[in-house]
Amino acid sequence: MAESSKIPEQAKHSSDLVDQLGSLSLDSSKAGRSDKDSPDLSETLNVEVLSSKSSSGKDNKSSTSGEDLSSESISEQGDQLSTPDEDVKKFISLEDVAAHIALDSTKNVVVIAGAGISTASGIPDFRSPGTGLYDNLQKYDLPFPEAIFVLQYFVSNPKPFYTLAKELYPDKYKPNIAHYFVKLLENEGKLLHMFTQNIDGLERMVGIPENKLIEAHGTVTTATCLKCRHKYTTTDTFIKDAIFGDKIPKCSQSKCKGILKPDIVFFGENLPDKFWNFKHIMPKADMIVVLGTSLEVEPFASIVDYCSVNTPRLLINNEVVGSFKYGGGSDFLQIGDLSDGLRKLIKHLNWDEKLSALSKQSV
Ligand code: CNA
Repeated sequence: MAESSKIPEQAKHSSDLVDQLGSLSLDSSKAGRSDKDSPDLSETLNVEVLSSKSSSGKDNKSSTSGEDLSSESISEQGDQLSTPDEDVKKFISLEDVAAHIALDSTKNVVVIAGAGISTASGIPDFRSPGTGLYDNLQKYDLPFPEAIFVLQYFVSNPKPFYTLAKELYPDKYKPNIAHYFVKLLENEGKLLHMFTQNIDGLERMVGIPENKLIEAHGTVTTATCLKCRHKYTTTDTFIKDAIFGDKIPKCSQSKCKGILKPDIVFFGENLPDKFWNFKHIMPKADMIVVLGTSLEVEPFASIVDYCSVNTPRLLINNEVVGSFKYGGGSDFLQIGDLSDGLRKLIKHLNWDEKLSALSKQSV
């Protein structure tokens, strides 16, 4: 595992910084994926810190952290960093955002995405009320919804996960306008990196190159034997047959028969080393585009703040999330359906024809 998170020295707001210290510092002791909503994982969260918004930071000392993060140092850094430059970019419309993306000088766009980019492909997200996975897990008889993604639970009972895996099987879904938009950024030489929490592999399918794609929570496209660590592609016929035959896929190496676990990051597992490159990548961004995420899962959620106060950020989502709630001067929020928002943005960019060529190509 890569070195664990330290204070995000370029964070935008002092209150965000306090949030990040709470969540990232807890990550430095656990160094794993954690969910702010998860009841059984609540011990791993510094709830007091996460819910407290004092700009002084005096009452926000992290209690779960293994690091020495004093409230004084939080306050000092936060206050220094929360003052924006006078020339901070202010967007007044989506057209304005498009004009910024279109500039020749805009070459390092970082896209940060979540399950909301794949709902238009028919894959449910986690938290949308009614349609989200967490509202539809009753049939799996789980002790609590997140258990389906908890490693210890999977090892003792992989059946619920594989029932879900059958529904979410990789070759069932196709990319949509959100994936095409990121590919267009790449084609136009504007994509620095894409960080995605998604495990569905649609970013790969649309052709985001491996060196630009960071699948922070892994992927369902490959799997590893829990016993001998042999690697598999999930589309291997015997794995597919097992999943669709309601059986648990087992290792095919001689005498092994270990359970195969798709290479997704379960709660309690380490994130891929590549993820931690956000510390070098985010400060280089000349635009950050956040798409379809509740920003509820740490440490991923906090990377949106790991940039200069002057870096323009665009959020397209059904709801206002994370530090976008505090109204940063260089933020633009397009609240509503992602496909609608992106269609408008693509129109302002005059990329309609490129979009339709791309979508025809990938059919
Ligand atoms: P989430 O917590 O379910 O949040 C999704 C966000 O997207 C919410 O804010 C929704 O309001 C928003 N949203 C959903 N559909 C739309 C839409 N059409 N237009 C605009 N906004 C929309 O999901 P996150 O990604 O934030 O949470 C992280 C989890 C989800 C990761 O650990 C993933 O592994 C996990 N996940 C991934 C997939 C996938 O790979 N497709 C599916 C379900 C869950």
